[in-house]
Amino acid sequence: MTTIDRAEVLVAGPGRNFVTLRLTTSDGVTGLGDATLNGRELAVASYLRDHVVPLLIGRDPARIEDMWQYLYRGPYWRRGPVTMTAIAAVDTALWDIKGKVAGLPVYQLLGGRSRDGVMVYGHASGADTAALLDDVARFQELGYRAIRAQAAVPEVGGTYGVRKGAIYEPAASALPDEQPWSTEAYLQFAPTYLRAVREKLGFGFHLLHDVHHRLSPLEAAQFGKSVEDVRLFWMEDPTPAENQEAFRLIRQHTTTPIAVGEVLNSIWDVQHLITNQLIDYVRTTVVHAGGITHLRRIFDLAALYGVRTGSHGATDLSPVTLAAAVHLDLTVPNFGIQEYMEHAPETMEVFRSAVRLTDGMLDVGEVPGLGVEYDEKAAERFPYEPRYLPVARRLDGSVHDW
Ligand code: GCO
Ligand code: MG
Repeated sequence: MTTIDRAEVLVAGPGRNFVTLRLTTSDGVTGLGDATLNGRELAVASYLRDHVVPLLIGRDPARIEDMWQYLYRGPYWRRGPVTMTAIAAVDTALWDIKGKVAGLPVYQLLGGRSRDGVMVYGHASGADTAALLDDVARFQELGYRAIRAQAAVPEVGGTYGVRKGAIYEPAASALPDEQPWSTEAYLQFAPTYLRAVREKLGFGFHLLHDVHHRLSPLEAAQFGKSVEDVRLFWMEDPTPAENQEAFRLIRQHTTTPIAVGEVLNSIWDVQHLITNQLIDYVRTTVVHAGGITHLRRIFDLAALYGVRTGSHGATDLSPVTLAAAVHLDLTVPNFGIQEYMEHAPETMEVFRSAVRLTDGMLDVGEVPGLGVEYDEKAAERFPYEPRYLPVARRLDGSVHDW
């Protein structure tokens, strides 16, 4: 029988920190899984190295579902971002291996194509409304069919989602940067720039906006209602989702579509949101929600309730996750959209990926497996350095949701 012979946890910082699991079978076939949890990278690396790798050696790499159950039920302690990211890494690497052994791209193993390509949304941002409009126009020229718009709130001198250089990277400091926040200023300003985008650039593309968990349910309802004329594709993470029932209040007041899920890790975290049709798009992702096996289960549940997919795809998810997401996006009937941010050139030197963007659509081509190779030699040039996401504080000094 073919067995898993080697499991390596590779930690490197090409452009930003990534944790990657590489499995090698007794036949010499390798598989890659992303295990990156932004700002908590080494916790997952230790979970894998100390508690998962010893359990993998000698097991059958073909038994993907059994491995998922073994790693989920086996430790007794369930769910949470660290556990689910570690399970995701193993699961993704096993799908990669299965594809390579079969000589087929992973999307073929998942049932084959449901569509010709995967529509993505790009991230436009600006220090003010004029700069944002220029950036949205730039994304239109690049061929994007869907564009997310974020501008810095003037009174607080910045906010989530505004790019400073060529690449957006919020985890930029060795200890968390503490940034000011004013809900009042945001609620005043954000609708004005979203309206300006439509007034200047029209309705010929999908427009998205990320609230990034910053509003109360009632404030989110007010915001959603105030931008209905802008016809957003979605407003993302309008309020923190621990209390899933809170979304009912938003829903009752506005027809602006709601997307949630990038910080959620399991089907149970989204069960109430989906089965009560409190959201329109589920944004759970391969790396943080238990891999391809579990994400497909979430997407299937979502399909029963008319909820579409919109997987998280920020640059803190490695090119391995992006490739895995595109394979899944190509197959599921209820696909909605895929987030896409270009990775830094250093990242792409280490992760050589078959994923390509053409006319605002991603594809993976016909390479067996996931279509990503890890260049360990290149990775040596980019050691891990601690990096944290910022923390938000209200103008009175109290902690807010970043
Ligand atoms: C998004 C996200 C990200 C997160 C980041 C945190 O919609 O792309 O909100 O930008 O902030 O992934 O690590
Ligand atoms: Mg987001």
